[in-house]
Amino acid sequence: MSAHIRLAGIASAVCALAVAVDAFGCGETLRTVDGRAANARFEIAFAIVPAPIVTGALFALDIVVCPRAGVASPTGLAVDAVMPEHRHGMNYRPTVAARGPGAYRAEGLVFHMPGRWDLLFDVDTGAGAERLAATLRLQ
Ligand SMILES: [Cu+2]
Repeated sequence: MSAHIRLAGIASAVCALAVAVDAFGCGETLRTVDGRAANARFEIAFAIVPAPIVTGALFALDIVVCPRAGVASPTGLAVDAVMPEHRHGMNYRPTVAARGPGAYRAEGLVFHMPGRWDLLFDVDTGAGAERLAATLRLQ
């Protein structure tokens, strides 16, 4: 009987931890969170470096990819950006480097004109890529 009570205690402790992680959310390891993207299987948080984005200036993104419960960790990430209203992308091809489990840094991004930009995150699941998007508006 006492063993059963101990087990119940452990289970509720695990539960409390899960709630705490959920409350802080994806990206708590970032200095700041400037934007998020999410779908049914992944959540992404990112910081813009340096923020804010300046038209025509190089910037980078620090990115955290968080798989939802029961989803395997991503095996890689690709980043791109497009202006859907103008039907064009960037004039630069960013590079992405892994910075730890689920953490990435994308460098070499340039938004060359103001307007709506969609950041595209292609999460490599090992069985194909899943695209998540985040919309930014550059003044
Ligand atoms: Cu444009």
